[in-house]
Amino acid sequence: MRSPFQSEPEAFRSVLLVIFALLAIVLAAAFGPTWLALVVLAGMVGALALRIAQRRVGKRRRVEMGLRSAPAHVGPVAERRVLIVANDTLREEALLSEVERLASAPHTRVLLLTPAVISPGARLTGAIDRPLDQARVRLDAALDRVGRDLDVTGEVSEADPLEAVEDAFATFAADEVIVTTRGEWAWGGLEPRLAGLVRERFAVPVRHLVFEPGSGAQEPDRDTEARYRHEFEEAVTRKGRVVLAGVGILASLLMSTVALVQSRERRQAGATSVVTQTAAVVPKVVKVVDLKIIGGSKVGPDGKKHDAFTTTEFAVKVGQPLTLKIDNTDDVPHSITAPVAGVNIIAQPGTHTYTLIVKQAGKFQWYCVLPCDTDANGWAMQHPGFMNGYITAI
Ligand SMILES: [Cu+2]
Repeated sequence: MRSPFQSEPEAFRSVLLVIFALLAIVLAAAFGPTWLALVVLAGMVGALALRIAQRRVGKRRRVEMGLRSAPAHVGPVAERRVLIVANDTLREEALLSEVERLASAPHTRVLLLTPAVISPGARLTGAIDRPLDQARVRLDAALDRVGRDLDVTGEVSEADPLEAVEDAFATFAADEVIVTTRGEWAWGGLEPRLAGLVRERFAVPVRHLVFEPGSGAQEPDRDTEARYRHEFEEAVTRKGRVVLAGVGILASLLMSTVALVQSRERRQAGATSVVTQTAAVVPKVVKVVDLKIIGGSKVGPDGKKHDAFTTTEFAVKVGQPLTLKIDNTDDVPHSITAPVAGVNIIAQPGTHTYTLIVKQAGKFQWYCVLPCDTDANGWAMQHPGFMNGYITAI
């Protein structure tokens, strides 16, 4: 697996970005409407896509331009300039002897470049004084040891080691670069793969000297250099996996927080709707139905005319009143009675208004309980569409 992060600072930046992005989404989801969280999410995804596209273009451009650029030789033709990159190796006697040997050659100038190894966390918090001081102390001790009579100068850089080399080229056009590291990367030291990176980036002869504590310099071969790079990438991949796992855990924590907040909001909304329903018991007119009761008006299957309501089907919402404006044209009262639904409306002769409320959902049959349709022995009272019908409550 290839690591999504090319370097440690990059991994660190990515983690920070992911945390901020998740935080923004969570805040939007928790305190804003759902669409805001979606907009923030869409923005994040867009920014990520843009960043990936930019990196692709950048990489292609770097390849097209060619990475290798070398400083031009300045000064007398016979002068030789050697840039030595060192940090934790400055304590090694073998390195200092090598510096002395190089600087003792005629017309040779040596620059000891010491990139302070600053962790991403320290860069972020601005706590870079300590690594800088450490680098300075090491460099000063090394310069004292080498002796001030030789042409050896020193420089501490707070930039990333590869950038530090590039910066140094601006004032010190090196004919050769010597990168010194340990065989294995240790905290506070330069990465063994640095020599390979410098070689790749600049068209200058680059030597890699590996110093193990107390022993002489070793020059790694091509295979060893490849191994350094491979080991570094593996380490970054491992770190990347740990970082991704951390981000995953964080993301799930944040998501469950969002879910919790939302379910609480839903519960509160639910409680509110119950209150509304209770309040709805107070009659509230939502609909009016106009109808008539006309004696001997509707022809039945027997071909005879029966007493009837002009409307016999009523649809209501549970708990919500339906106003019935009934014009009873007959000279006796009739009723809309549905005992199961708790409905019993007695429609007196003349036009009056009545309220129909059903407290439970269902389809209920109603009928007129006051003897009528006497010509047909009350047939209309048993047949829907006449003095009989249905109330549907939803
Ligand atoms: Cu009747």
